[in-house]
Amino acid sequence: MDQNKALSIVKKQITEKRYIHTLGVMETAIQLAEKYGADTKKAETSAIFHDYAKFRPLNEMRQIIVEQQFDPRLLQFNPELWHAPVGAYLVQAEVGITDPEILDAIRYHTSGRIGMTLLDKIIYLADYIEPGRMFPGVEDARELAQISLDKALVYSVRNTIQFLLSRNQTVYPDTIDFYNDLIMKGEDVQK
Ligand code: DGI
Ligand code: FE
Ligand code: FE
Repeated sequence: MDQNKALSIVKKQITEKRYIHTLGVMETAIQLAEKYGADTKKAETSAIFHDYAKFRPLNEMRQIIVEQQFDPRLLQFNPELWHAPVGAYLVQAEVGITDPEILDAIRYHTSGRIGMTLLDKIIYLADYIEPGRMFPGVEDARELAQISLDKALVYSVRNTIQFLLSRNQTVYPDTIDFYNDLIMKGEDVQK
């Protein structure tokens, strides 16, 4: 989809602040796609729509999770996780995006999963390190992103899990799976 058309669609769904974040994710995702050999257009479209469902009412998201038979465990975990799978669904239903790679990148952009594709990884990392992000460790994650995609991902998901643990929060199983998968593949040390 044309970039301006896509941006104008998503702009109506989210706040100004979230729109600026979306532009940052888009720029970062395109750069990472160029650097790591992914499809830049798919990276652009996935990034533009990644937070499409961020401001949907919880009741609407809960209903979609139930009706579409998404992982029922989602309902027991932090509702912050919901906008990712619900976003993938709504972007298809409301915007007409059907590319499964783009929909997966949106679906897994918050939790991660086992077997993240190159596009999944790029959107996950771009969301984490876009220029508007400010949290402890983001500078290190940005530096690692210039050296190794997987090293940056291990660092980022570890930081996220540590953040959740430090707040006595639950960690959704796909996030643990994502972390374990990267470590078991040795991708943090070998590349
Ligand atoms: O939507 P964004 O704010 O741009 O970022 P996101 O989609 O990565 O959402 C991240 C939020 O989700 C972050 O504040 C942490 C929270 N969260 C809650 N439980 C989990 C979780 N993130 C992950 N990866 N795994 C969890 O189990
Ligand atoms: Fe998000
Ligand atoms: Fe985001």
